[in-house]
Amino acid sequence: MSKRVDWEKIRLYVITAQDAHPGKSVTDVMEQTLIGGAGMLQLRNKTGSRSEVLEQARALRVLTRRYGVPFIVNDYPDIALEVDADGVHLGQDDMSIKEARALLGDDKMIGISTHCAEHAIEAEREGADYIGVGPVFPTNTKPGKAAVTTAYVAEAASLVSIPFVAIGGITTDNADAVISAGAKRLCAVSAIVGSEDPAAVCRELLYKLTAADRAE
Ligand code: 3NM
Repeated sequence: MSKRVDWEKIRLYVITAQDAHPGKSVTDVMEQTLIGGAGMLQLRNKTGSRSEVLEQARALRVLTRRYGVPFIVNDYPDIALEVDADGVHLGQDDMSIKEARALLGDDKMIGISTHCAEHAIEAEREGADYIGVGPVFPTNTKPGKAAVTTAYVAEAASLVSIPFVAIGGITTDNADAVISAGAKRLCAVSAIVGSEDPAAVCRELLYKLTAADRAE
């Protein structure tokens, strides 16, 4: 898979949360998102030990292979390599794209969170495979970050030619505004994995994306 991912199939990118459903494993919740049509998954675990992250990464690698979707690891290029994930996701304060590329080689994807036009342009220039564009709305999942609003989504749509995913506070209630601003791909945590029915939320978001395609 890796660099040969079919971005046409990736409309909804879902990121893990660690405690969204007490009593349910991260893998079980993420399987629900795949049943609902998620096209790419990311393991994001900011609190666990390395061995916990590794264990979750192994389980999610098995799951995503079963569903044939790309799997990205946040923050840990070494774990991405160890479990043969499809790539890593970096933040602006993490290692550079160049450093990550040196570690991972050309076959893996590198994604990076961007929060303004300068970040987006730099990411593309440095060889990112995709960017996150956000947080579009305020979100408790990444507290303390100012919302960039749908204005940055529209800007990203005209600025970069690599794929971008809009992220941050996106729900079934506000997704239409994000799509209207130019997002072809959405990414979410709490609205999906915090829901009682993650598969249904995925289907609804995907329906909105494909309805917008048809209206074009
Ligand atoms: N990255 P939710 S916003 C993980 O803007 C993350 O880079 C963001 O979670 C960015 O869907 C965000 O619960 C949180 O708002 C997304």
